[in-house]
Amino acid sequence: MAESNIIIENNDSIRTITINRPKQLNALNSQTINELSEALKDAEKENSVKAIILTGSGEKAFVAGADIKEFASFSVEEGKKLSKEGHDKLFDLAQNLSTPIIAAINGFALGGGLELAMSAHIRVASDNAKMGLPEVSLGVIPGYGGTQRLAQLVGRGKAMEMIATAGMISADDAHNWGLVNHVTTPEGLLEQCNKIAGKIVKNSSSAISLAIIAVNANYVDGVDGFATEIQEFGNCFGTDDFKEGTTAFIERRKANFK
Ligand code: DAK
Repeated sequence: MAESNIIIENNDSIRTITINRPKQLNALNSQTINELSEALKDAEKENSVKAIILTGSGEKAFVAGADIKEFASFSVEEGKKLSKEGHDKLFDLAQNLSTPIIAAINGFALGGGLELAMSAHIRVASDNAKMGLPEVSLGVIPGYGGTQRLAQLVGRGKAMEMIATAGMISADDAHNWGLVNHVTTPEGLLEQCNKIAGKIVKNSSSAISLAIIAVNANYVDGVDGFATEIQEFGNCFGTDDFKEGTTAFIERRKANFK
């Protein structure tokens, strides 16, 4: 069996998943996509995991894109099929995962790598990170959700500029444009992500998972986000976490969510 391309580590209820192909700048080949997909599904199933940090190994790259050597020979039909499979298997899966994912962008996040970071719920970048969608320089367009998620995050004009120029932007520009939430030193990156995850895990996981459904509803064609919010808000009242959260407030103690 081929060696695994990801490393999984647990720290209390925070799981860190590291993409581990540093010699290829963590480029996403199909094996890595499959492993990430399984790892996310496993994490979601485990009640003890309340937040996920996703990062790349080495000092240079989060993920330098889809593995160019692998997709160089695809046909039109294969391109369509694999794009759809990739959306289902990893990128939509990540965006809709009920466990929140923080992308720790520790260097180049290009093409499929930036698309993966954009599928996460929260992004933090180190100040040496460079981000871009260089697909058109290879004769393709972003095929793992980049045309949609980049425009949602930074607006249509900036997204068009990044896609059409195939250029890279700095972590500071990404921060100013709203593409990443925070910028840190490379040494401080995982600490900052763990700090955010540490705040998340103290809250109700069931409420967070319903909030993810409600926020994401705004980006699904034909779905009324406000109606989804009303529905999911109502569902909160049937959860143990709601009972615990409100009881703890009344009893003037910290909530202890199971
Ligand atoms: N794929 C495969 N190998 C890669 C790679 C990639 N994306 N990026 C880097 N590498 C490999 C290099 O080939 C090199 O390997 P060796 O030659 O040493 O064996 C090693 O990583 C180190 O890279 P460099 O020597 O180039 O390192 P530098 O510091 O000089 O440059 C760089 C760093 C990030 C600027 C450069 O490596 C670079 O430009 N990389 C390619 C960036 C890129 O264009 N990425 C692809 C974007 S397009 C699809 C759906 C989506 C997509 C594709 C298909 N389907 C549904 C079918 C998405 C496409 C993309 O992501």
